[in-house]
Amino acid sequence: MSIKQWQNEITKNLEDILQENLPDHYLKEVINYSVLPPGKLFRPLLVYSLASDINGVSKEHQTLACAIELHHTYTLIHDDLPAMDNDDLRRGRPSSHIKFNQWSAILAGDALLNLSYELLANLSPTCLPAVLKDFSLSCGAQGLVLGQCMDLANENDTLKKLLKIHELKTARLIQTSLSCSAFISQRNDMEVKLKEIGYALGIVFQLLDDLCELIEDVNQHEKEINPFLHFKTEELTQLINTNCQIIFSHTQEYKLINLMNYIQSYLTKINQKLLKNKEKIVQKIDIKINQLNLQK
Ligand code: GRG
Repeated sequence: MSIKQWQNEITKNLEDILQENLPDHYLKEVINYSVLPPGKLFRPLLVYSLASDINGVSKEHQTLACAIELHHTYTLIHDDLPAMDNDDLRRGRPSSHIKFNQWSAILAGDALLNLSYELLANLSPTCLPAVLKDFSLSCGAQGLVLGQCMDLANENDTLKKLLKIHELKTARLIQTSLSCSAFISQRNDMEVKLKEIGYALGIVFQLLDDLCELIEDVNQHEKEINPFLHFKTEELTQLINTNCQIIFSHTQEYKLINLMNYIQSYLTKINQKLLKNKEKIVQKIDIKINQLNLQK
């Protein structure tokens, strides 16, 4: 199956899950609006591409992919709220609290958080304990939630602290997408290497997102936290390149061809976007886009 076919399958599964598991109530409308149509499906596609490198995408991988996407959507809805990042737009449309109102958005996020675990409960007992432990650790007070808290408390005055926030806020969910996919495939032995790939990918994903943000008009909070506006660009370019090399070498070592191809297709798209908007970026920061090594 191609990435496009995987995307279609994940989208159809998300539609079915929302249709079957939500009450016929106004809340369903808020949740549907927030989840569909989905974004890039970056994390679910990591689940799929890794599974297809091991022994194929099973029904359980499909469940995991949807649980992760629903959890990701809850973090985006809450992040957009005025008390957090205060963003009126998400995926080019009004954010959930703008389209509806704040309490609706908060409750839709709460419902999605819980629904993600309800889905995971359907996994087989052979992998369920490992998945639940890994997923909850990655997303809770020692993971994503802590990262968000450190971010909102502006604990980002050094590059080291900022990288910690990126690790918790962005890399954790990416790491858990890979490790839980491997747990379902009964490949718990791959955990350490996959966590390393996930960490590197999370840092690259976030730094490239920060860099792409400079193409658009950013809000005050985004300006305060964008590392390219506060730290040396050579250092950040180096970080992107080093972490890309880790991704390339680890995926090669483990012959994770589909995973590498998917990551490469994402990096190529970002590279094209950066080159196309080079002028806008160099107006804001001193960077040589062609020194980014995003190709294997
Ligand atoms: C509310 C507990 C809580 C946490 C929120 C994930 C997060 C923490 C906030 C989202 C904002 C942000 C800058 C996250 C970093 C990762 C990132 C770039 C998310 C956007 O994810 P994409 O690009 O979005 O995968 P799509 O729309 O494609 O799903």
